[in-house]
Amino acid sequence: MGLWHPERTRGRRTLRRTLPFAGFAVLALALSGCATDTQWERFGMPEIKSEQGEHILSLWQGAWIAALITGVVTWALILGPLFWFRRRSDDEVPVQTRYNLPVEIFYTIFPIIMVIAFFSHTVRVQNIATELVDDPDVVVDVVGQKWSWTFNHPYEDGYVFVSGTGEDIPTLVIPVDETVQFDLYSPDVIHNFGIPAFAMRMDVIPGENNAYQVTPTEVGEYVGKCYELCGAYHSRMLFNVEVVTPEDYDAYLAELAQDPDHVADEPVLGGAYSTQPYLNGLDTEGEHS
Ligand SMILES: [Cu+2]
Repeated sequence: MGLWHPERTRGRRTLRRTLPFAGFAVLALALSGCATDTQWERFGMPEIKSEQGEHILSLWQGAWIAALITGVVTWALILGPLFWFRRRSDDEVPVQTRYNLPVEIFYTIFPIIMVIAFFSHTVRVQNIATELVDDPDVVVDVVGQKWSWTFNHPYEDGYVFVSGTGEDIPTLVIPVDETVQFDLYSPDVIHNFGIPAFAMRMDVIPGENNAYQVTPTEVGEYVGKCYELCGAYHSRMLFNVEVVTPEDYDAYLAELAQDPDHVADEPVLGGAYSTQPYLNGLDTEGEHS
């Protein structure tokens, strides 16, 4: 006769034994997040090669670590009671708990703290990523046009530029360790100018002069593309990025200036299809020549 209730303390004791373990796992995870050598440590992000991008990578890693810790705590709170308060024999009624005030309070307060933490870090990093310093070392007028890119570099009294087509992928050349501002222009539809190695992209909106700055940290070859499904040949809106030494950058501009096809008084912004022969052939609007 008689059903017995197991001591509640047994569950608590197990909890007390498990918590330091969980704490240690969380700490190990958090510390491993500081490294950026492998794709696992970057949580799938590419290698980041700009000063601004490093902050974005840290935010990404921090958000993943916070989410994983939350996951571990939540799984423990779901699965732990299933185990600790299971029925242990046929004539036993497990502890009948209707509510647990500390856990209820924890479940209310902790998400609020998380939202505040995520929000404040996101705003902080967003401000870094979109900050425009007053006198950038280099300004490039970037044009996203159907279906490629034009890069205008100020040179002497005018501009030198390269312009790609859907078949001919253009190359953006910029100097290392200098603040480069991209002024973004679109003559047609909304594109999006992004370079994964800088962890940054931004919409290129007709009539809206968006801009962002990057400070590349390593000489190398990278890639970029349009991140906005802009139309029939969106997938062709690729470009190469070459980060070079400032001397090589000057040499590059001087070499471009030798070719009249790459020199203009004003930046080629693509708004004037009719007056810019370079961009005439690009307005293919579906049919590709
Ligand atoms: Cu596009």
